[in-house]
Amino acid sequence: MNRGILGAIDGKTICALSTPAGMGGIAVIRVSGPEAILLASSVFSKDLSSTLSHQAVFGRMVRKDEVLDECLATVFRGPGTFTGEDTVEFGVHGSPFVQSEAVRWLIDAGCRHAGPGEFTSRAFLNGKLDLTQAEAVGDLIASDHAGAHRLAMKQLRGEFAAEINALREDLIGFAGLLELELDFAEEDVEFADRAKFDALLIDLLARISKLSDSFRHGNAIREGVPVAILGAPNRGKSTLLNALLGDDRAIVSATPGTTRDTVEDTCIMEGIKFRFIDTAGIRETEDAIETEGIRRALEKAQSAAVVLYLMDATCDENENPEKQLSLLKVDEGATVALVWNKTDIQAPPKSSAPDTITFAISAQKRQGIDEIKSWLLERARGQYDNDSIVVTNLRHYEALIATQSALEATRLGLGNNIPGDLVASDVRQALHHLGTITGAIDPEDILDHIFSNFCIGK
Ligand SMILES: Nc1nc2c(ncn2[C@@H]2O[C@H](COP(=O)(O)OP(=O)(O)OP(=O)(O)O)[C@@H](O)[C@H]2O)c(=O)[nH]1
Ligand SMILES: [Mg+2]
Repeated sequence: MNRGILGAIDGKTICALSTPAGMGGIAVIRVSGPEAILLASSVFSKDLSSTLSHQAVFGRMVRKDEVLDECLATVFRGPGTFTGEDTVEFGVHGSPFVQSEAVRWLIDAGCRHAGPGEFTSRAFLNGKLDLTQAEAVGDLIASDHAGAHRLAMKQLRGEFAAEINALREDLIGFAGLLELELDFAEEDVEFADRAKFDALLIDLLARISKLSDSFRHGNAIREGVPVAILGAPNRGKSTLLNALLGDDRAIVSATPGTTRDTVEDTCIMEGIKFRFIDTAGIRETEDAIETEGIRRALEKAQSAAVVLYLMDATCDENENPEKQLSLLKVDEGATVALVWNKTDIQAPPKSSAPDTITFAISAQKRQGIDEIKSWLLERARGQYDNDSIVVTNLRHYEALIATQSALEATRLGLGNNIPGDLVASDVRQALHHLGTITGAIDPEDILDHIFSNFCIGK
């Protein structure tokens, strides 16, 4: 059932199990809407109609001569509530039977069961949150490590929305002047100073590209910083993956070409999530499956933030780090580190690739692994732990890119002296795309998509 945004505007009082609980805990059942207090009172032993806001009343859930549970009912009076509506929250015992019966009783009393994300979509429709903040609620619920949690909290506080609104306001001023010119088209007047307008566009484009550039970091924080392990066969890549994860994740064997496909897993270190990716050993081969594995390995290297390139210290005369690294394609901003493995048997050569960060480890004996981890952490902190606004959401990123191209079209149009109405239309496009981020413009399909990704009760 997806009632989405349309359900949220039907004005009904809704209820749902908001926080489920196990046997020992307390579950929260949330009721929100114009009749929340009335309908909640109808299944409670005490009348809540004169209970003050944010006050909890101890009583029993009852109807006729049935008693379901002893519980707390907390009253929140709108508009000072999460949804902006009158809200009652019942704290009932965590028995699966009590939890589902309590919801059923409320529905029998006249509530409608809430759709996914409906409490949050009501908060948005009642102006309690903008869209980016509503999405941050979803991110907060989904956050599984400190980095993702910090970003969600930042977005929930509205810093990103404030920056988007500032961009919109700067643009709206000029859009208004351009529209005015259109009204006076016959008289051929220019209200919008072209030089000033161009300077503003340059400034806006710089601010927007800073935001869109941050998406890469934002995504890495949320999904895990991608660290790809590459190298020729048998260098110990899978052994290193297992050592980094502290788990027996990939198959290790003395046969070269053991890993055919990429193998990846995440782990959280000191609040930062990393995604380690083991790959097929790179070599010339006729084997079609292995060739595909190698293609995937190189592809992973291209999208990784860090590449750990493995060399075997025991066959150093056959290794040519500089040549191998020069063949590797990595993204701008990514870092490649050279890792000499099997140093338990033989020390690595003195100077291999002087300009490259180099580690000497024994993946098998778990030696040198902590040094790699500390370096990864330090690097990630340096890149991600600053106070600037970070875009974490693909929808926001796409809207920023669309805004960027509309603004570039505007600049081009101005430079080529194209008619004012065409310039105005590009500006309107840019405003539209910016507006979809915070919900200042709210095509229903975007809203439905966002809130349907929530679970019921939120
Ligand atoms: N002595 C020693 N042997 C190691 C070390 N790391 C890995 N090995 C051995 O090297 C062989 C290859 O290890 P893997 O981890 O499977 O190597 P790989 O790079 O994943 O190999 P492919 O998947 O075939 O590309 C195994 O026999 C490992 O036990 C190490 O630090 N020291
Ligand atoms: Mg392997």
